[in-house]
Formats: sequence, structure tokens, C-alpha cells
Amino acid sequence: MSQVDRYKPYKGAAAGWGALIAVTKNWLGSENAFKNIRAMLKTNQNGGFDCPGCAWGESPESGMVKFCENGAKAVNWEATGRHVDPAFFAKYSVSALLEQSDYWLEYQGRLTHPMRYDAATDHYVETSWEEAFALIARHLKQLGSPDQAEFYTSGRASNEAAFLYQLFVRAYGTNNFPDCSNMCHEASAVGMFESIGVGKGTVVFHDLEKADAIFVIGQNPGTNHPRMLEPLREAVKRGAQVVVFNPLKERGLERFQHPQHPLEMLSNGSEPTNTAYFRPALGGDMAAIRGMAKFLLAWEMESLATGGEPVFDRAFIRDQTSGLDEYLRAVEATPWALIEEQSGMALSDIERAARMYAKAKRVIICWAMGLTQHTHSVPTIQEVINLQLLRGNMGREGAGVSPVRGHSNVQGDRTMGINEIPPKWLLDAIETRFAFKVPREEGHNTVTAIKAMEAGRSKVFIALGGNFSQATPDSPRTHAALRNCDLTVQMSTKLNRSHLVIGKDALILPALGRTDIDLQATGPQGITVEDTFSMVHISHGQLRPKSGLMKSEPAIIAGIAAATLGEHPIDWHWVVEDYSRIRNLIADVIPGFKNFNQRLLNPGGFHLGNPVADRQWHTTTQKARFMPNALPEHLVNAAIRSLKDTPDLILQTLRSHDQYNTTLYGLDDRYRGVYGMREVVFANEEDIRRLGFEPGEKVDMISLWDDGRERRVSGFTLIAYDIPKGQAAAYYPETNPLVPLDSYGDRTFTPTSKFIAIKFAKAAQSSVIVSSVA
Ligand SMILES: Nc1nc2c(c(=O)[nH]1)N[C@H]1C(S)=C(S)[C@@H](COP(=O)(O)OP(=O)(O)OC[C@H]3O[C@@H](n4cnc5c(=O)[nH]c(N)nc54)[C@H](O)[C@@H]3O)O[C@H]1N2
Ligand SMILES: Nc1nc2c(c(=O)[nH]1)N[C@H]1C(S)=C(S)[C@@H](COP(=O)(O)OP(=O)(O)OC[C@H]3O[C@@H](n4cnc5c(=O)[nH]c(N)nc54)[C@H](O)[C@@H]3O)O[C@H]1N2
Ligand SMILES: [Mo]
Repeated sequence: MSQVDRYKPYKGAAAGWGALIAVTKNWLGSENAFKNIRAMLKTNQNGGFDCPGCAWGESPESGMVKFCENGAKAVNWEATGRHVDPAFFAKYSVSALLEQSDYWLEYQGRLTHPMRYDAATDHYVETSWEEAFALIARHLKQLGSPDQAEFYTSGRASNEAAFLYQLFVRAYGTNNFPDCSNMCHEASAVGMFESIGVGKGTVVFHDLEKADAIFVIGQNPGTNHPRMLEPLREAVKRGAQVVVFNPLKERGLERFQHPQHPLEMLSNGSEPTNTAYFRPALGGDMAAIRGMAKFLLAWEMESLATGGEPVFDRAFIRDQTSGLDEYLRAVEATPWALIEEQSGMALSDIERAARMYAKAKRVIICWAMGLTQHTHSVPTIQEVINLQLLRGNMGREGAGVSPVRGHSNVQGDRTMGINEIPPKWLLDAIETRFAFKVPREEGHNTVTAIKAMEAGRSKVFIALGGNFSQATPDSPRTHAALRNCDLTVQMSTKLNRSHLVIGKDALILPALGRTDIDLQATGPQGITVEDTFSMVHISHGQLRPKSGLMKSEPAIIAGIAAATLGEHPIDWHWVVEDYSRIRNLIADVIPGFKNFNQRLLNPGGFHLGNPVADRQWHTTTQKARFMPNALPEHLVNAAIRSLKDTPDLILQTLRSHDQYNTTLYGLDDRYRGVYGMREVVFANEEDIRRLGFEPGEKVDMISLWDDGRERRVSGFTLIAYDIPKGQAAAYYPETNPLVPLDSYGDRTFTPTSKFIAIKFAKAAQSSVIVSSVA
């Protein structure tokens, strides 16, 4: 295929025929077709397993088959017939594997045996579980302080695994919990907690069915939460208003079609009239929403003057909130010109959005990474909440905020105590329940963990899932930090680059996944997860594991804990014989989990409850707080920390349709019309020509950050795309070398992956894989 053939704009609707064809191809390509079709029918069903894809939840009563194209990919990817065993590692040295692409590595199949790195031969060799546990214990015990070890978690870990993990790590003596959510929804948690006293979404599935308007900001559900298309389509059908803020025209948000409705698929989806699509500048949402608030304020003043219909919910504001005056002063003080400049939107569009907002009695605002991966993400999210408070859209049916979570159990992991800044009540509860002391100091997040390893202050890195070396920013720097460790340990299902970018000693520990039958001493076990609506339910794997040597995550953690802690008040092996024993411990320590085991018998699980639903505000003022943040002074300066250079464009890094974070299922991005390639950069044709390039040409991208390091990726094909001027977009993780480690959100440490100031340069060499950066 020529470069030109590889880019063909997609005409269909999201979740239509293209999705069906893709699912079928995926099934047939998995080498396990028939078994997996049976498994798919059990996805998100009572008695079946929770989809290992995204954290979207379901209406508890809906009896439909609940999976989507990308859920099918996730299941098939895990349930592959291929495997990576000792013979594979005998064949390939680590250096040889480092030459392979990320796609190739994971494609090799499931990890089946515990393996230890042998530096003398540069190969992994088989080891026993006992030896592996003993090696970890030896390393951990010889550290000068427990704070010299890092314990990473990726959001697929079950509640049971996460709870045991944090319990072990705290018993060992540190709060170093770098976590994928540091790179994800951290800003939602920080911003919401301060404003309304909870760090999670305030709505449940049924609220989406009641809303008069749903705003979807900085999120691409057609790819990343496909099951969300169903309630969006329902909303459009019943005449509710759907409003999108996204600089890219994402297909799943333009046309609304039922993912599993054949008749509708024939019509190829209509573009309904009760939807609106606004295209802000990157990082411009706070200004846009401030502008909407400014319109609401003007209309409220008018109604006060004329005695007309109130615009604000005055009773709600009086009884439930604090800080209105100061907030309104901040709104008044924000100049219209600054709003226009930062939002990248015409004031007439902001006014139109404000009218749709004000017309709706019940509004839900959803968001994802387009809001959370910026310097000013916390004030942006607080501005979303401010807007909602003006009209009392909080703590009532059909209204609220929904930060749509990423990984299928990332929310549950936090609930279970994976938190580098642990709340006091959690530590107290652990000490009350168990006879040991836990550390009280704050631990490391993802960015500070990388810095500690880089400086040699941390020497052991242990990962419960994920792909730390590729998901994190500043790849060459992060890789050097990992290589600086004495020991790196990965509990994983599939081979990835984090098994190759390693410390002096390294272990691969093969873990069971969501689809696998998890057999322990008392029989097959279920694990639990919490979805984005705070529903907790149980999941039972359906497929026989590829090898008898794989262990479940709880069993691996118990093995490490027992070897490291020796004689201890917790009998680690006993609790994993029957996971209801772990759940009893959870019930004793974590609020909301009383009678945990019994409540799981309820089909669909149970809701954890949300104080906001009862208009209880666990904030410093005991009210919902208006937060009077100022707009950032200058978006671009913050991004490059210097006035010396002006960027050509601002780059956002995002997901294609064929990937799950660093896992690449394929090289296509169907809805954006890209086939068979990932090293592409989308830009506006006028920008491409203004900068002296042609569409189809290859370029290097260099990011601007004033610390004397060059950050460059090479050989990216320029695609002329429908994207606002001044912006570019390219896929993660290939562009992670461009994200400076020190460019992170205020108060969140979340890398600013959606706002990178870049320059283009003529391609220096043909394409480079992130991998070869050693
Ligand atoms: N199939 C699949 N599903 C997934 C994942 C996956 O990789 N594949 N990942 C999971 C995870 S961990 C997560 S966190 C979620 C991620 O879900 P998303 O947040 O949808 O993921 P991204 O691809 O990062 O998309 C960001 C979207 O925000 C827009 N955007 C970027 N910057 C801005 C901005 O400044 N303002 C506005 N208004 N919009 C902006 C982009 O154009 C894009 O549409 O998905 C989860 N589900
Ligand atoms: N530039 C840029 N960087 C980003 C982002 C971005 O938008 N742009 N997004 C960020 C976000 S939102 C997130 S959440 C992070 C994701 O960061 P991570 O969660 O660390 O990365 P994943 O790619 O999801 O991890 C994939 C690996 O997890 C392992 N795995 C899969 N399933 C299981 C399981 O059930 N058990 C175990 N033990 N292992 C399993 C497999 O070995 C697989 O290779 O990346 C962040 N990085
Ligand atoms: Mo995420």
C-alpha cells in the first residue's frame, strides 16, 4: 500500500458494519475462535466475567449481550492460543526482543512460566515460584528503607488483588504506590474531592436515561467506551440534547447508532438535529466553560432586573453551596477576549452552548483524558462543577458529573487503598484491624517514582500489571531510570517492553487474566471490580489457563508477602485459598463493603453509594464549594516554561481504534481512516503547508521544554486532517518520548499528554521505534 492508500476517510457510523466485520476478523484470528465466542457471550453477564476492556457500567436490569467491538478485541487478545514459554526465551535474547515492535511483543501470546533474567547470557531462563519469591524477599529485605522500593499498579487488578497488594506493601513499610491513575483521572479525583467531597462520578447508569442534556467533553467513546454509545443514542432518540466538546470530529459522537441493532445499522446512522459539536483549542475547555458561566450570570442579572424566570437554582445555591460571591467575582473579572483566545471558540458558539445548557432541567457532564491531561486540569474540572452548581445539577436524578474511567477496575483499585497519599481513616482502619503499624508518610506517584529510580534512591520496582516503560512520559529517561534498579518485577499476562527494559535482576511472573478460570484450594474463585458508576460485581473466568504454572494475582502477592514478611499476623496463604476470606478483610477495613460476600449474590452486584446523591458534602465547608480559579495566564508558556521559542503546533497524544493503551491489537484506526500504520501525525493542511511541508511527507517532531535535553521522534507521516489550526494529534505510546517528565498537571503530577508544544523538522532518518531508545 502506498502512503496515500493508507489514509482513507471513513464513511460509516461508529459501531456499525465496520465494527461487526472487525469483531468477526478478531474472533477468527485468535486461534481460539469457537471457545472465545462462547466466552464472549458470558462477558458482563451474571455468572460470567467482567469485560477486561473499559470501566463503563451497565444498566443492572438490561438483559442484553453486553460487549462491543473493542471488548471483543480485549477478550480475544487475552484468550489467545499463542504462548510465550521457556523455549521462546531460549530462542530470543533480551537485546533481540528489544528490536521488535510493541505490537509484535504482545502478539506472541500469553506468558506461561515464571522467568528470571540471566545477565551473563542476556536471556530469560525458567525459575520456580519459590525461587522467584525468595529473590524478591532478599532484595526487599536488604534495602536501607522500604521507601527504596516502588509498587506500581495498573487498573486491571481486581479488588481482591489490589487490597492484598496495598496491605502487603504497607505491612512491608511504604506508601510508594505509583499507579496508572496518576496518568489518567488523577485530576478528576483531586478537583472533585475539593469541590464536592467525593473523587468519583456522582451519577449511575439510570441518570443517563433521565438527563435532558448530556455534555461529552474530551472523550472519544466510539473507540474507548463503545458501550456508552447506547445511552447516548437513546438520549438523542428521546429528544435530549447531546453536546460535544472535542477538537476532533470523532465518529462515534457524530452519528448515533445502536451497536447491536441490525436495522439501524442498515441506515448507517443519522446525524440528528438535537446534537451540537464544538471544537475548542487544546486546553481551552476551562475558558469555554467559564464563558458559559459568564453568559448564565448575565442572564441571571437580567432576570433579577426584570423579574423574569431565574437562571440560577437559587434555593440550591443558598442551601447547598459555599463560595458563590467570590466565584462570581472571578467570572466577572475574566475578560471575554481571554475566553475567546484560550477556548479557540467564537463567543457566539459559547453562547449557543450556554443556551442549550440553560434550557435543560437536568444535565450530566461526562469527560475523560481531554480534560485530565493538562497543566490546569484541576481548575478545569472544578469549572465544570461550578457550572453544574449554578443550576443545581448535582445530587439529583438525571444530573451530575461523570469522569468516565479508563481501565476496567482502576476505580476499584483506588477504593481498595492503592493511594500514595493515603487518607488517615484508611491507615487507622488497617491498624485497628491488624496487629501491625503502617507508614504514615506520603509515597511516590508515577513521576516521583521515576525520579527516585533515576537518582538511585529507589532500587526495586515491582509492577502489578501494566506496561510502565511505555505508558510513562519521557521514554528514554524513564527507561534509564528502570535500568538503574537492582531488581524489576512484572506480574503480567503478556510480553511487553517493560519485561525488557529492566534492572540488574529481573523477573517475569505470569498472571491469570480476567477470562481465565482461577482455581484455588477451595475451588474456582471469582474476583470483584467496581465500574465507573461505583457498582461492584463479581467476575468468574471461563477459560482453562494456558499453563498450570500461571498464578492468580492474589496468589502471587501472597507468595511475595509470605516470603518477605515471614512470621506475620496475616496468614497470606490461607486468605487466598478462598477469596471470600479476602473480601471479609475488605469488609472490615473499607467503608461501604459490609456484608460484601452476601451482597455479591445480588445479580448485577451492588452500588457503593455516593454522599452527593443525598446532598451530603464532605468538604471543608460541609457544602458544595464554588472554586474561584483564574484561567491560566498563558497556556503555551506553561507548556514550554520559556519564551525563547514558539512552537509550530500543540500536539495531543491519543488512542487509535486498534489499541488498548500500550497494547496494540492492530495497526488500523478505522474511524479516522488510517490503515496499516501508526507513526502518523494529524495536522491541518494549511498548517502543514505554512510550515513548509506536504501532506504525506515524513517529519520529525521535537518537543520544546527548557531543560537542555532534545526530545525527538522521527519519520512520522503527515496526514492532512480535519483538525483546528494550530493543533496536531498523534498516537500514544509512540509519542511518549516527547512528553517531558517535568511537564505535569498542577497538584496532580499527571503528564500533560494532551498539550505538548512541538516543532516539525525534516525527517532525519526513517522511522524509529520507541524501543530502540536505550
Ligand atoms: N478500546 C480502548 N478502550 C479504552 C482504552 C484504550 O486504549 N482502548 N483506554 C482506557 C483508558 S485507561 C482510558 S483513560 C480511557 C481513555 O478514553 P479517552 O479519554 O476517550 O481517550 P483518548 O484517546 O486519550 O481521547 C481523548 C479525546 O479527547 C479529545 N481531546 C484531547 N485534548 C482535548 C482538549 O484539550 N479538550 C477537549 N475538549 N478534548 C480534547 C481528543 O480529541 C480525543 O477525542 O479509555 C479506556 N478504554
Ligand atoms: N502520551 C500518553 N501517555 C499515556 C496516556 C495518554 O493518553 N497519552 N494515557 C495514560 C493512561 S490514561 C493510562 S491508564 C496509562 C496506562 O498504563 P498501564 O496500565 O501501565 O498500561 P497498559 O497498556 O494498560 O498495560 C498493558 C499490559 O498489562 C498487562 N496486563 C493486561 N491484563 C492484565 C491482567 O489482567 N493482569 C496483569 N497482571 N497484567 C495484565 C499486559 O502484560 C499488557 O502488556 O497510560 C498513560 N499514558
Ligand atoms: Mo487511563
